[in-house]
Amino acid sequence: MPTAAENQVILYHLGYRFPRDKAFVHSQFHHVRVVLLCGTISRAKKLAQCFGNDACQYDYSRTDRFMLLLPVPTVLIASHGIGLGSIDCLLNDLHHLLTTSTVSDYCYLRIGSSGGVGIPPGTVVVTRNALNSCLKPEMPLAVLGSTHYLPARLDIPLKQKLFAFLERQSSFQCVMGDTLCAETFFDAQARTDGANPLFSPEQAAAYLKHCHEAGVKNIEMESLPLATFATRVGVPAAVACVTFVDRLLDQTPTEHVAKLVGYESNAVVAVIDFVKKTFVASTKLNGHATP
Ligand code: R2B
Repeated sequence: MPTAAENQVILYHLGYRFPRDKAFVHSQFHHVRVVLLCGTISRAKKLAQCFGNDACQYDYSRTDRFMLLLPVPTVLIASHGIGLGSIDCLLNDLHHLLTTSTVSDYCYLRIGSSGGVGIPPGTVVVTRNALNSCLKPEMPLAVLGSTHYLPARLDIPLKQKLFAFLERQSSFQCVMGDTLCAETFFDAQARTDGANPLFSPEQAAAYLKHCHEAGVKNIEMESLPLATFATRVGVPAAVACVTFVDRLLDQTPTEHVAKLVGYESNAVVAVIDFVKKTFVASTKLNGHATP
């Protein structure tokens, strides 16, 4: 006979627990059709504000780990932090949250920042395949003492639809290509400006050239765990990232901050236009309450 404690599901990093919050969670998240994922809290707020100046009041965050905003009932926005450990934690908790809300027909859309490979800063890349450092669409994960290679698939219709929409935007160039998902910001992204780099600048340049020739358009840190998780739970996912630097030329962004902010804003506005057209326009919006 399970104890009361064993019957509980605790979403430690989101601050929700079941059965205590079940009715509330169901009433608030039941209409979600898209989960918009982004790295930072400020980007989560920018995305929400595209739905109206007061959209940030629909704040369902209960911890300072991740921000959760629900500017309209069909769109949940969540910040995921940096890298595998962080986004994996969020995705597992979100899965419980949405399963409890009996949401079945939804998708994930990550809007991120990245380093471009052979494309000018400001370009938006829609990910064709998320790749590991060996340029394979699978995520190595050490579990119980052995390494598993988890398949990572992004949803073909969703990424094509997103690309077709973003490609028509006039405020930036958009390309579809492969995304190298790196395990760390410095070494795994072939940067030699970290502490005691493991390789020479020439080796780094050769690796980036190899990536470029293989069709990699950008480098970031979350597309692979997202694609892997989405594949595991059978939820469609797509990724669009703005680029701030061309890694064939520089290690860090060199353009003026205002210009980089402009690149980000263009991408945010366009992705939200896509979301409004695809997931909001056809949905009747009622039952939305301030948390
Ligand atoms: C892009 O930018 C972050 C690192 O600065 C990381 O989350 C990523 O994927």
